[in-house]
Amino acid sequence: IPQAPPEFKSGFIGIIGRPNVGKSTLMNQLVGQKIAITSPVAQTTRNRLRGILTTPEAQLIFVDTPGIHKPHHQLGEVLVQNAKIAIESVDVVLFVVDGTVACGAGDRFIAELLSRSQTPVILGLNKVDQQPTDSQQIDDSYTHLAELYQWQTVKFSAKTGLGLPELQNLLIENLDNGPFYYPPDLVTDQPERFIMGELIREQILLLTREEVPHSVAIAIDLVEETPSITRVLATINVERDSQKGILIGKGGSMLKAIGSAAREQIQKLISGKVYLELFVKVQPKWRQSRVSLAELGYRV
Ligand code: GDP
Ligand code: K
Ligand code: MG
Repeated sequence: IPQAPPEFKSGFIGIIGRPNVGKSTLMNQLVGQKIAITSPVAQTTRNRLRGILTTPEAQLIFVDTPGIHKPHHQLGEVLVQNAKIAIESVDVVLFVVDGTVACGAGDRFIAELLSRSQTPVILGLNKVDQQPTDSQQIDDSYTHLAELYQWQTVKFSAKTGLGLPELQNLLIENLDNGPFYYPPDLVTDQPERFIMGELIREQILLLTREEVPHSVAIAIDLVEETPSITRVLATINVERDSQKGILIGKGGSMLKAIGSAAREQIQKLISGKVYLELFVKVQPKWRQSRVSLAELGYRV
């Protein structure tokens, strides 16, 4: 890692907010590459994932977090716990809210959590591209919250990129002088294999019924590079036989659809040809077991 120039700024920025407000979309836009998967399904993001943006004057390390919500099972508790740790271990929190709806109980729960921490907070109002024409009441509901806690506010669209340069400048202003934490050309701290698994999970989220997505965990069994093609073998772990049936589909049609869509995404990721083979395995109650969670690569 090279030595940073004088007056160079760097630091860790935690992206916190309710599920589906656009945290992962925002991180992908800021770093300029799809490293975090996104979908309309809550709990798309399970791990803490770092995205790295290096400019001539600063290095911003974004920590994407699963949305904060009330836990219903052990995986849920792990997710909330990870978000709390994220708040304490970053230099700045970017609290992302959904600008298409007014501030609600979920946002206030998070605001209260954030106000108890010493970490500076910036409130980011996302999805301004989709705000209703008269958004004054919505804006006011968040401005009120920001004034209460004396947080700076910024409006943007993670989808279209509107307002993101201003957001970037505001974040840099809030960082102290510091070193390169990562090589300047790196965009994420996660290995390629992990992102491959996520890209498979993303297609399952997009293509299957609601009962399946939250019960899958992907294991990448093999990545083999040859001069012409990269072979990837992966196992989709599910909890129940019925879920296995849904994932495979009639005559294997669902697994085929998941495989070909995921293969396209993985090809983009590695900029090369990919052969992808998927297996489905039933591993009952993996959610309940911390051991299994750790084995599958989740931080518990
Ligand atoms: P997360 O759960 O907070 O990480 O949210 P995601 O990044 O997965 O996004 C949830 C949904 O909101 C997806 O369908 C995104 O396409 C959508 N979304 C995210 N940002 C924007 C935005 O700026 N504008 C609009 N219209 N939709 C967005
Ligand atoms: K989501
Ligand atoms: Mg996410």
